[in-house]
Amino acid sequence: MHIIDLRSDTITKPTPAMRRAMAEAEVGDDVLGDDPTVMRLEEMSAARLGKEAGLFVASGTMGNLVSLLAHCGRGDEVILGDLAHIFINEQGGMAALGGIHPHTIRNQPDGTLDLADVAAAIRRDDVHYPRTRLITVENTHNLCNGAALTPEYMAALGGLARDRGLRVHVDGARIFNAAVALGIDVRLLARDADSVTFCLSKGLAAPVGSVIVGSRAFIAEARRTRKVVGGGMRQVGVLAAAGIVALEQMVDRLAEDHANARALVDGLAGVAGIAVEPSAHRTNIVYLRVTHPQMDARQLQERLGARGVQMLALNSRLIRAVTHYHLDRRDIDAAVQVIREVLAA
Ligand code: TLP
Repeated sequence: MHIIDLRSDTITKPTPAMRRAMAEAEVGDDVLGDDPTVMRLEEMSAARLGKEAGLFVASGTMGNLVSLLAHCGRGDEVILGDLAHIFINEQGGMAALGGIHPHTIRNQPDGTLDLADVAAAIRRDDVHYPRTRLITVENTHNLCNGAALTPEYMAALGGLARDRGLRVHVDGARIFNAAVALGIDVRLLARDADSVTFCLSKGLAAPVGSVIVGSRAFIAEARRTRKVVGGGMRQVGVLAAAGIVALEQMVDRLAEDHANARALVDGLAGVAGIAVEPSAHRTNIVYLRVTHPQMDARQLQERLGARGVQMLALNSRLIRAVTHYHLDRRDIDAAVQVIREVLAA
């Protein structure tokens, strides 16, 4: 059976060019600071996002954790969205490992935090309160239907943060999807942030890794923090080599994933039993609300899986499809057909 795997863009496998680059990568000891391939990836990443320095880490989760630990001390507070991956899907690492206090405010449907809500959440200096240090936002916003946050929003958020002496971290796991969808230089999305984590191993198809970018001083602190969480990875140029190919060859083609997500949405319009969740600036993530009278999202996941279409049920009502490098338009059309048949059965 031909499997159409829409579970996540994290399932993408390294391209032939990545495998060649990995086999041939020049390596050193990255903890001692002399792996030339890692150094090149970090420099490229910083330049690409318009920051001074970069740090290669094992995953998006590690990038966010290390960034938050580097920005905040114990008892400090982070303002973030109630639908943020950092809040929901990272085991509360900031609190568990850093003693950092999460202060959630409601995510708007377009993935933003309302600036009035942010302003109201910032603590004044009072012996009762934790100290607000950081605001984090997610771009694209996974649980807000893959919505891209705009540079205008980032500028407004950055202005507020600077006025109040706070820092901004962006969970930019899919920030290149945002830049491609908006048709802008990714620098514009990073400009108002003090740190950004982006992933090489999602839509960009590298097998492992994320990069944190920020100022030289911040990255020096993050490098210490990465070591204490066991993230010093030695001859890791073999992985960084795939990341370099990802940045050089895999960014512009994200537009195909977005067009395929659009085709999926169009193909499912009007199908009884599901409703496509709208997205402010759609990228490669589509959530479907299951309204079928006899089937919930988990049962739909199972029945689609039996027909070779893999999607991820989030709960009993929502199921997710993510487009990526290994899926073309024929796969999307075939998936639409299977979804229609399963819901009609
Ligand atoms: N997201 C995964 C799952 O954890 C849900 C996925 O399949 O989408 N930030 C965002 C916005 C993410 O979506 C993810 C992964 C991460 C961070 C964490 O990245 P990894 O998995 O590399 O730790």
